[in-house]
Amino acid sequence: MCRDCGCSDSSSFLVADHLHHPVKLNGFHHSSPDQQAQLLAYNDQIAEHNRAHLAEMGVSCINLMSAPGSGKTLLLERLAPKLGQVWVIEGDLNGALDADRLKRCGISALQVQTGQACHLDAEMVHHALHQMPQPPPDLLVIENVGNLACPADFDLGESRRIAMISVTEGDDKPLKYPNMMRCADLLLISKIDLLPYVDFELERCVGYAQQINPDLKVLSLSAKTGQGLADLIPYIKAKVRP
Ligand SMILES: Nc1nc2c(ncn2[C@@H]2O[C@H](COP(=O)(O)OP(=O)(O)O)[C@@H](O)[C@H]2O)c(=O)[nH]1
Ligand SMILES: [Mg+2]
Repeated sequence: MCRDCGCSDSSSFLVADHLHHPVKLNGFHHSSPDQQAQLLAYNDQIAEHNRAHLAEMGVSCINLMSAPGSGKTLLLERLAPKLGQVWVIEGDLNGALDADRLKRCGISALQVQTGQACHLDAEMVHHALHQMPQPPPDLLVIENVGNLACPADFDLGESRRIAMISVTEGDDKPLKYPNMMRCADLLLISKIDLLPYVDFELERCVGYAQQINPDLKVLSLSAKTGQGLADLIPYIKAKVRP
């Protein structure tokens, strides 16, 4: 969790579906390590509640995490139509651009605005779950706020965590964000269509990631060209309840 920015405070968020002029509440403050531990414990309780709620409804849930711009939304635009009944919760500090993008592709999505928080937390997801379409989807994908640090600390009640690093970010990123590598079930290396243009060694990145988490499965793909999507679809389908 971010120790300086006070971003662990979840009091400043709103669910912003169809809101064009959302009001932001200011919950910004500094918190001590004790307060942060309490906050994470509280978050874990609500995450368990979300998990139980999702299990009851037969909904599998993926928490998709990466830096801003690594290609989460484009991947969902390309992938969701191939995955059956999918609902997406979009987390962003501001605006509803990503939910609008998905809706334009015919994908059901709800935007959550976090205000000043640089991650989603379980309470935000709990509120959003009350707006889940009925009958429930087979799969809920949560696109977390773009950030490789704080989201790793906040369990949302998901069944799987997918982390993503794009080749434009540099192959050293697993070493810089080890918590994200530790907490993930799957690492996606995205934008591989750009490999000829950037200094990014695929094997080195995979090596760093698996040095931190030897169980981490890694797939590389390009949402732009579609390369690698055929390997990701069965991975996700295998995690989705029948
Ligand atoms: N070349 C290339 N560009 C991509 C790819 N995936 C996403 N992009 C572009 O990267 C930018 C950020 O993508 P977006 O999906 O919004 O990233 P997000 O912030 O992680 O949701 C957009 O301009 C995308 O078109 C890819 O596989 N290859
Ligand atoms: Mg996005």
